[in-house]
Amino acid sequence: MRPDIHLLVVGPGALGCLVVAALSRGMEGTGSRLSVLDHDRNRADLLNRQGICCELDGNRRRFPIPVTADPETAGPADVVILCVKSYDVLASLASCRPLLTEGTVLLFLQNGIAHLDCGDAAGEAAIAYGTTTEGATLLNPGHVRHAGHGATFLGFPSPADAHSTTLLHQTAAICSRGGLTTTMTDDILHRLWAKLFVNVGINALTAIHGCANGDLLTLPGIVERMRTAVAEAERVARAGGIVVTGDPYSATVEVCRKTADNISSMLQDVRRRRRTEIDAINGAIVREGRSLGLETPENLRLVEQIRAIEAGYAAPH
Ligand code: KPL
Repeated sequence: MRPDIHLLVVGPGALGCLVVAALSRGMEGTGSRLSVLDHDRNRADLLNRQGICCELDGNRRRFPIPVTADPETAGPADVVILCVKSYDVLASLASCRPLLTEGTVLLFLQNGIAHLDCGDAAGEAAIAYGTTTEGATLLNPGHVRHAGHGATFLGFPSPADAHSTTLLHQTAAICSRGGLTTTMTDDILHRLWAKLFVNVGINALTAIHGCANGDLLTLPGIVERMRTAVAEAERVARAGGIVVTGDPYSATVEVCRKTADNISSMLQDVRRRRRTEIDAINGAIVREGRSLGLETPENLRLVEQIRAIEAGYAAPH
């Protein structure tokens, strides 16, 4: 194992800042390096000056990490960790292209499954995926609150060479040391779908009702919609050859309980009048379902309701 790897986080949003905080804690005292690439030049300048700040249990810590908007300055990197929103993946890969050379691992950390089709844009890099149930709330640019502990899984969708495997193991170890429990898995696609079921059941409904995750279990009529949306997603997954273990609906209810006070990423987006990841979550179920000849009316309704909310952003308050 090399003690001095260079990790590059792309996209300092809520999850990106949480990952930066964990990696910087985890690599303290080692020769490894961390930097951040942000396509937004003004924000990159701001974060480069003020550092990235993470709050946990009321304690705030600032991490003075180099942040740049210039991929040439950011690289080369051993592991590029893509934390941008799912709809920004392709644009981000295009700008990172010079960094995606042979010997680099490109780790995707997005909600949903839309990014699984973006592999062709990854250049020579070895592709890995990750999924996390850590709660992260962005309070201000570069300032995140760790809003609840979860679990993170990393893995390759197909067997990888020894060099890439070592790099991903090192990344997982640094992350765990820094406080985000991270496990390598041979079955990352299964994990991505397991997380997708949870997002299908929680994200759009919290955004529509403007409520915290736990409130979905008490508001009248919501649990039925959640159960139907997750059941449709499960049918689509099975029809597409995904092995589904356990009961995705019970797992979703469990996440609602465990993250009861959390504001879902989609509700955070709606509150900031930002584009949501609906296309990568319920929209992906509708698309996958159609390609397999399955209708998914509850997911379609959720997509339409979120699109209507997004369309309303343009209107005056
Ligand atoms: O992943 C999440 C999200 O908000 O996107 C959950 C698990 C629903 C936690 O809020």
